[in-house]
Amino acid sequence: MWARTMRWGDVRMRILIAGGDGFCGWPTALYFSARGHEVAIADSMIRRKWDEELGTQSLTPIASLEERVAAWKELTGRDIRIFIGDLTQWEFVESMFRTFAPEAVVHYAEQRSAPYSMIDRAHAVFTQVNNVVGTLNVLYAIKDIVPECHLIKLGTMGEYGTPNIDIEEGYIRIQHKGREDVLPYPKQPFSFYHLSKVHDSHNIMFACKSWGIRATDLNQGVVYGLWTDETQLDPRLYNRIDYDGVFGTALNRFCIQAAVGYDLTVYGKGGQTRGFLDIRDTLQCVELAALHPADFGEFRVFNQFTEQFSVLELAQRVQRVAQSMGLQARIVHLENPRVEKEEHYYNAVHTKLLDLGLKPHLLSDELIAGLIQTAQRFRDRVDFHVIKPTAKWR
Ligand code: USQ
Repeated sequence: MWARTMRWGDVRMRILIAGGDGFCGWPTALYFSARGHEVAIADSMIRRKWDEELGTQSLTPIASLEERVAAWKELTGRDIRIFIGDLTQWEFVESMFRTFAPEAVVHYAEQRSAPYSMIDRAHAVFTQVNNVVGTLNVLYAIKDIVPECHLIKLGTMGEYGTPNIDIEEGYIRIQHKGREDVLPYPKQPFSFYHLSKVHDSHNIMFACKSWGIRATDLNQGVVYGLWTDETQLDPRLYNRIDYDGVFGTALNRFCIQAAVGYDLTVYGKGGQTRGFLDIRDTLQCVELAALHPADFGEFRVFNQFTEQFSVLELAQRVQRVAQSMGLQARIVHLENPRVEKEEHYYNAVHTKLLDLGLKPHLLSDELIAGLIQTAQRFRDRVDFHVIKPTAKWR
């Protein structure tokens, strides 16, 4: 059984990275493998099919998962095991858990785009079935096959929405009619995708309480950046980065838009404020969660971001850096395709990961300039037709 706290060097884990071919999953798999852990990737390869469906591709060229893993082995001598399959299929999940018997599962294997979930009924249903059923199968696999396994589940800051009070880390102390309790923080998500994460959180909390298993929900903000120590070692290890109107996210999109001479697309007034973090901090946070597992029966929630910015503030920052590089980078305010507050209070607590030792990489002009340079290098791969937002909330 795990001690509550461990240091690197003390422990080698069998760790399953579900969604290990994706933007967060691939660098996470390499990060743990580089540190001597026994890593397996589970992936249905569906992220690459969504590119085909949407007629887009990663800005950076990415090798197949088999080529990626073979290159990693060639460069480092380290093996990463691959399980290709869909978490909504119980037979696949059961056989993988029996074969690999993970001690920790980092679960990224979900449809993670809010716009994709809002395209139409079919995409909303797909998102919720894929995400909720997949996670439910993982919960049963832990209960029935590896009850000591720690589930590290990627949730989202978007579960909370934008309430007019401070956002706490998962739970809030409430006094009501002379009585008091600590209750799950109210959820007011922004999309059917964000709702799927809320449904997951409820299922995981219930499973922890009922079965005594343990889980950490990492309510992650918007991730920016691309490069990590491991993914920049070799072109075959490059990570994906999205710029299209469905999967591209705010800051990365603005940098790529600036690089190719496309106006920076601020939706509405741009006062929408969110938590953001560098992808290198995603890896650090997941590592900290793995090294300091939740207690048995505990459903622990960490808010996983390092800084808050409004969308307009980010666009202006990218514009300033781009202009210093001789690029024009105009900002446009598009009619907002989403239903969301464009001016609001936002103050979210995020101390638990800092308390565990997170050393944030705060947003720097160098990082923005580096992303712009990367986008300039691969500008021939950018299709202007897929940049504008197409999915509408109304
Ligand atoms: N936005 C723009 N212009 C753009 C793209 C986005 O103004 O070109 C605005 C959106 O309207 C929104 C904000 O930027 O107000 C964030 O949008 P986003 O597309 O960068 O990110 P979001 O849809 O919130 O989703 C992303 C990830 C998701 C994760 C979430 C964390 O795709 O998986 O859960 O960030 S959070 O935002 O904290 O919920």
